[in-house]
Amino acid sequence: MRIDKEILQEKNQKGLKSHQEKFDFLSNFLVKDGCNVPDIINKLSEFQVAIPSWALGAGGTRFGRFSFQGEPSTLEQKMDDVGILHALTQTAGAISLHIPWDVPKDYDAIKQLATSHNIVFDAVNSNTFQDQKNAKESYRFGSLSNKEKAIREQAVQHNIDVIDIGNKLGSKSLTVWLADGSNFPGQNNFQNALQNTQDSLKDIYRALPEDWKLYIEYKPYEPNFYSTVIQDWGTSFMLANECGDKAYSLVDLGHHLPNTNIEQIVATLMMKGKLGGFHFNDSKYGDDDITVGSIKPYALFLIFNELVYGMNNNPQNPYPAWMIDASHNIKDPLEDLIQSLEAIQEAYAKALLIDQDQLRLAQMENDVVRCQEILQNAYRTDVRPLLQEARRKSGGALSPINAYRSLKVRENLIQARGKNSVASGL
Ligand code: LRH
Ligand code: MN
Ligand code: MN
Repeated sequence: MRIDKEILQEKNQKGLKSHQEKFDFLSNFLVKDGCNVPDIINKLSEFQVAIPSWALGAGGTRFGRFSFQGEPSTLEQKMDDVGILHALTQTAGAISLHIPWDVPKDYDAIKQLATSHNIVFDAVNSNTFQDQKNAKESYRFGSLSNKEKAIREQAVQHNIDVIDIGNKLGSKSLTVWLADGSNFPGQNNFQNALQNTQDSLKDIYRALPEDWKLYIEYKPYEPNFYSTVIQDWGTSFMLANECGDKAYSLVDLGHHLPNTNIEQIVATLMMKGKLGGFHFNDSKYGDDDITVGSIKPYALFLIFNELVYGMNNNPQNPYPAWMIDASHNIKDPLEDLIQSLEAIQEAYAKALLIDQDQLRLAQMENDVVRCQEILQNAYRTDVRPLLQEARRKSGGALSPINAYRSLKVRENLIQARGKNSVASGL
């Protein structure tokens, strides 16, 4: 199923008058406050977030998986789903593949399909946290960190194969997330595991094309419950530094212990020019991977404040690669992703409203109350008309969820794919 711009334009007609009124009302206020509204709209339109190929089916927990009807079962169908998301939101202009879950068969056809949906291939992700079919060696006791050279070599080679796949698609980055660690004290020698990981990452880094980046993701626990080799941003940062200029840290919002000050981590990494990629999701407890903005929208806003500051003030940091890394068991995955995209854009728009000069001034004067007022004034603004305007101007839907439902997208997908299709992935 494809959604063309004309149909959306027609759908938008109904809400257009009310949107225009709300938008005019808000922009009048913002302009009086000194905001450059057209610039904010442009920035929102330009902000594109990659959809991971594994988020398009219903995720599962280790206790069960409740399949969602009409799930995409091939890479082509997953790309069609991203095409639907992008048509509606104009924010999902990229797909991020996990290998070997989604290895393309016909590269030319896949590239053509991507172009027809106006989407590009973002970072490719390697997978050494599961044993692959017919693999000689097992990752049961780790991959890049493993005590056995043959296992490390197999894991390094897999990453090199993933780079080759990405290269054929036009990807420019590789994301490495390792499940390596230990479940019980004494199981591993921490120093050896870290040294092996460092050496293996350097081997991968050597195979990286000149114009590629390597993103090193960290996570404190799960699936290992005593120690994880790349447990935190400091370890990731250190490994990236050891590898070289093309290696960066990747922040996944769910990969922090409760109450960690993620915005401060973002600021530190950007100051050092080492924030390469970003995985959006939300959580109450751990790496819950639930809808962005569903639990801690204010924290997300504070993170975006640092991202905006960094993008404006840290030319040493590359433009980060944005991706949603969320997947769960209950909602229609496409509706869920639409909600996540909306939450990301909302936090970004609010951060763009912050009067940075005033904030600096209040900070210099140690006017703590004023500092808080400035942040919260932006946070409390209902920016949804700005998001709608950005979407409308790019040919998307004023309300993607309403359009999705009224166009009966899921019903169409079920009709085309059947009720029992199952997506590969988590
Ligand atoms: C690990 C992770 C990592 C994986 C994805 C499936 O928790 O965040 O990014 O590639 O989930
Ligand atoms: Mn992640
Ligand atoms: Mn995760």
